[in-house]
Amino acid sequence: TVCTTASPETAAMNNNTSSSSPAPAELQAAFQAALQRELAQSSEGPTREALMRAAASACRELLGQRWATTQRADAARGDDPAKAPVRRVHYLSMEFLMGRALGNALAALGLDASLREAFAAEGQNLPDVLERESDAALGNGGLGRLAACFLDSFAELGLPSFGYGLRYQYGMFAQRIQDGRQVEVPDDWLRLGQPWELPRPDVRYPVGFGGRVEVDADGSRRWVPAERLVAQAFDFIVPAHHSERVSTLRQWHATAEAPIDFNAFCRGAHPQAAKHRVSADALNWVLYPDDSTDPGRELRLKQEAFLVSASLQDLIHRHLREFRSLHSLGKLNAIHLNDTHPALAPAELMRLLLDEHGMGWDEAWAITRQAVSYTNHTLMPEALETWPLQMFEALLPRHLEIIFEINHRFLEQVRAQFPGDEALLARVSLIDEGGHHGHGGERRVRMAALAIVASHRVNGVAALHSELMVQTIFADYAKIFPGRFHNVTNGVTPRRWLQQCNPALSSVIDERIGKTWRQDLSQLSKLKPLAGDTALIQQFRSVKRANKERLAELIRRETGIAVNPDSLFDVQIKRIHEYKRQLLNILHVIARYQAIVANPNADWTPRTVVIAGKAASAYQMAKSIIRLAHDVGRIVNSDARVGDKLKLVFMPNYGVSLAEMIIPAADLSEQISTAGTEASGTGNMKFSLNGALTIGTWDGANIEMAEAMGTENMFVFGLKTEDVAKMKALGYDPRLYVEENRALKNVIDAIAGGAFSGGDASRYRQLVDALLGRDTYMLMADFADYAATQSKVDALYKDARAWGERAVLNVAGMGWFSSDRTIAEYVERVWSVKSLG
Ligand code: HBZ
Repeated sequence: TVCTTASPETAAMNNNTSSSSPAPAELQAAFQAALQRELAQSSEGPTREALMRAAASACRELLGQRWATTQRADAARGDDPAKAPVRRVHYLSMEFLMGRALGNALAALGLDASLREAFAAEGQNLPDVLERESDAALGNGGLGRLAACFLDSFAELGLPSFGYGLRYQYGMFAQRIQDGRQVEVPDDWLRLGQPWELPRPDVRYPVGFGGRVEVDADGSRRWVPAERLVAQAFDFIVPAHHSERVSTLRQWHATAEAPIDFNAFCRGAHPQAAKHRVSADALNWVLYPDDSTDPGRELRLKQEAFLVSASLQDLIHRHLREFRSLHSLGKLNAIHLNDTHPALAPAELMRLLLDEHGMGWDEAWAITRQAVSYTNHTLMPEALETWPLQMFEALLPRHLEIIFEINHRFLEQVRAQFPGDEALLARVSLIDEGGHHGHGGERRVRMAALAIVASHRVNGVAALHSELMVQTIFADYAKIFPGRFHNVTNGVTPRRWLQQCNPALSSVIDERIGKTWRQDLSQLSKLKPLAGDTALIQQFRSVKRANKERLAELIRRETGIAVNPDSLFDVQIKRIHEYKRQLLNILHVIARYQAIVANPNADWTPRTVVIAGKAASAYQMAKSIIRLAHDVGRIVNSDARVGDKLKLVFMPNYGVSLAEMIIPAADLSEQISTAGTEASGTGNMKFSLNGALTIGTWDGANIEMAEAMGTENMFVFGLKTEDVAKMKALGYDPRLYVEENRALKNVIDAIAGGAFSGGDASRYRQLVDALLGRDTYMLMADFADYAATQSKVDALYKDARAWGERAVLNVAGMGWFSSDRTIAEYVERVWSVKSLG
């Protein structure tokens, strides 16, 4: 089977491993028909766009057939009473960062070759056509991309599943750079139509908001919403690569139940007549960037409630169709919460079972607890989602009642378990009573508390993160619910993140160990004994060199900067966040710049530092870091004394497709978060899988990667989590580190004195004050070791053979970090019947 750690359940699901691709003739016909439709709609002739859309629609047709077959097989999964029942997984996420789909679909369906021919007949080549597809960027960063990798693995493992999300009209904003500063531009990704989606006009559910709760004569409670919307399904189908199974991403689109108020319309009051329509459309409008502040967040709560309600109604509808009774719902369905964004799910499931299906509390609660599980993605206490009680009640009055009842029962249990501990009760309550500073003393609903109390499993995303989770933010809950908390370390799909983004390296690997690593990434360990093979090292090198040339060309096109493909490509690409410490990277660039200028004739290892990433629009410090990168780049890149010994490039508009270009070209991967802050990281895995070496802190999944490939094969530096905690407890003073380190002092002085801002000493005052004042993420404490470790990187890079050997060992060590392994573990520990105890 696909995964070595597969449970009997995954094995049972995955009995269809031989892929019989559709006959090329069948696809050719579908493609030609679609192309004719495209040409009928446009006078431009067979443009790349038209070819792309025609190919997508041909694939969509084939995928639609596979979807129907997959659904039939899944519906029959309960038919054999001798077998352990397979649970269907419902993966609820506000974000799915899918990127482009056509390249993946062609590879999965085994159709690259025949489409290549069809395009050639129209005078176009495959990569140029693929490039015309816009990224589906319905996510912020790692959390959203993880969900996309999981859908790929759901298909590959044959897991009965639905991914549920929202069909945002505008995804993650596009990033433009003007005068070195980030400017946000709406991402109108549906502009040219969406060739992938399959509208499901028959899949519609009502979703209510506002109103009041009425009590009937028999005491039963009924929610009478003030506003009713309709959720309408659009499916996006994700193919397996080694079977004919598919997985589904079902995205909800909101429409008004009554789109026109005819009375108002006839009075000529058009805004009034369109009110419901406008209100519904707001839900489809735009993905929230991750640090949005309070005003306007009511819409976010509505989006979350909408996702949850539509998805659970769909689940219940399907379950009743297949099994005719709700009693088995918890046993046969898993509902997974990707962070707390869909954490209303337990409240909504309770409401549906109690109010709409007449079930009693105890059974409804047992079912809910069986079904629900929750993944946490951050330890930052300030990032835990809470909602003002007032806003919550106005929008979701019945849900609030249910949450109060859940809380009441939960606190009774805690009281019995820990008598007399009032402080504990206040800490773990689902309601923050606001008896402290912070949100102006208002009462708030704690979504993480709801997610934990209503789940049978809670997991973190890397070993360290899961450990810290139960020691810090969730320590009280871990005491109350021992056994509920687990770890499932993240992984990435090797199909997109090696096979597709790096075909040349894939071929080199195929030659040595065969092709099955695509299904079973643990095969990569067979490269380990070959790491010293001169020819293999040489092949790795020439593949890397070609990828770097391609990236150098892109850098020139996008930024006008000429970089030397023989220089060491040092890359940090991820959301811009203080804890990820892009600033530490820039400080090191400045130090190196100053050292080169002071000593231009030393034996420098030429370096190209590449940074890319978006800053949330309201995150001033992150935006300031982007500006500094541009300011420093301008000075360094134009200094004749430096030449190609050092370049700093900021690539605009980071996203999935750009990552697919950059990662295969990286020599060095920067994973330098303050220890204890990066929950896992997944970019770290993609780099290593593509033969980059990592410079990293002992944080997140870096730790498990180092252990898998051998710590000596990673450049590990900096404080460990315990050191960070100890130093903070003792009273950390960043100035001491600056005073004792001449190089660091020169760097800070240069920034503060305006050396990169045309003499303007005010531009980076806040940034410098933050470093010298609190330095929350301990850049000053880690700087010296970081710089010293970068010198070790330089030295090793000079020895091409030694570097190449380590690159091979990095790839060889990544077998465990496939999202197929991750999903097999979720099945085993979180979603299986067995995990219900
Ligand atoms: O989730 C990331 C973690 O930072 C990263 O360490 C981990 O590897 C990854 C997958 O587990 N978290 C996010 O990407 N978080 C968000 O994007 C986010 C989105 C909306 C929010 C808050 C956070 O409201």
